Amino acid sequence: MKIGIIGLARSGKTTLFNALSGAHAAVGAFGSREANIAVIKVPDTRVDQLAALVKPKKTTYAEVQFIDVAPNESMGENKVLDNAALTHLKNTDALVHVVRAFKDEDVMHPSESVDPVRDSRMLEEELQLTDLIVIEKRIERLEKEHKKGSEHDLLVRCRAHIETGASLRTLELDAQESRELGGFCFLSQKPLMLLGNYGEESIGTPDPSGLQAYAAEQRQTLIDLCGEMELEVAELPEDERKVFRDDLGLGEESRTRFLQAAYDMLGLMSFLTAGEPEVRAWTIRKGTKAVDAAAVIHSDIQRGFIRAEIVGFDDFLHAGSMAKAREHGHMRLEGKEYLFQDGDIVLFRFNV
Ligand SMILES: Nc1nc2c(ncn2[C@@H]2O[C@H](COP(=O)(O)OP(=O)(O)O)[C@@H](O)[C@H]2O)c(=O)[nH]1
Ligand SMILES: [Mg+2]
Repeated sequence: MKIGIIGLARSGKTTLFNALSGAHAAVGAFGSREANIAVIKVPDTRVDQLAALVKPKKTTYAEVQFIDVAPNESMGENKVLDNAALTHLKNTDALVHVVRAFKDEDVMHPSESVDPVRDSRMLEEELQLTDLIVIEKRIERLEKEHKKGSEHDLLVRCRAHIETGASLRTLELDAQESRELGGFCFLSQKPLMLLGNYGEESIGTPDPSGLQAYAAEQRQTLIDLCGEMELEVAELPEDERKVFRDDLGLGEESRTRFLQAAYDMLGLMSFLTAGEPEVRAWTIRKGTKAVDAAAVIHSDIQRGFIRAEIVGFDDFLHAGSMAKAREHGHMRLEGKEYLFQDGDIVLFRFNV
């Protein structure tokens, strides 16, 4: 999974990127113009528990890649997306908009005043306009070539939708239409999470900026955190972090909260494999059939799929191994159409 971090200059993107990934990219006015990229492991206590039990040669967590895109301020004070950014963002699965909600005289805001709702709307519009340009070019091209087929009709619908001020993610599409639009990688179609970056003075107080109400009205996921404090805590030795979080009232680990929200928003879940060579978590969309989930591991497993042998997580912990779980009668044999439950432990049988 790839997540793009976007937002105005000095909203705290790189601060957050560092806090989430443990990286040390430069923050502030002299931050890099290059995008920062980091891969983080998704903390998963189930993987830890399985590894402790199975003692595999290798333990592999699910991974999320973060891309922190630097806005190009020469494009105008309130613009976020230039061509370099667009190239990076095209192939992301989701976007996180870091919205500045902290007040700090020493950190200049591109619009001079802090107004999270205004900034949220503005960025949403920029995403829409970016898509609109692509759509119009394509429509023009199709019309010139007298190709007024299904693609043309669909793009005309998209254009009309954006012209009402809406993002493509709220346009209802059937499976065929989704496939057809997929290749365009439209930005306003990507799931978007708002991340309110509040100052430490806001911890535990109600939000006067209206960002929560805005997010609710737009049906967008919002997480609020305090970027600077998160970064400070992330830099502490691991065993001191919890005490600090509790003292400061920061709540649960930001990375966990963040990933949980992202998984929920994207409708993702994990299944696990637990053999002696490797204990591993795999990420799929909820509602993925067993035969398609198999492809996440290897296309051969999908091609030669015979069945999935499934043990529930607690049953596995109890039994200690796949073989023992089978002896206890806790292994289920499932076919291609089976839908995984979060935390299922699976052994695929296949034949190629
Ligand atoms: N007071 C305060 N400053 C912050 C907070 N988060 C980030 N900053 C500061 O704002 C400046 C810009 O942050 P940075 O992460 O580089 O923003 P970016 O341009 O969006 O990547 C830096 O000087 C940060 O230290 C915060 O929660 N409170
Ligand atoms: Mg930055």
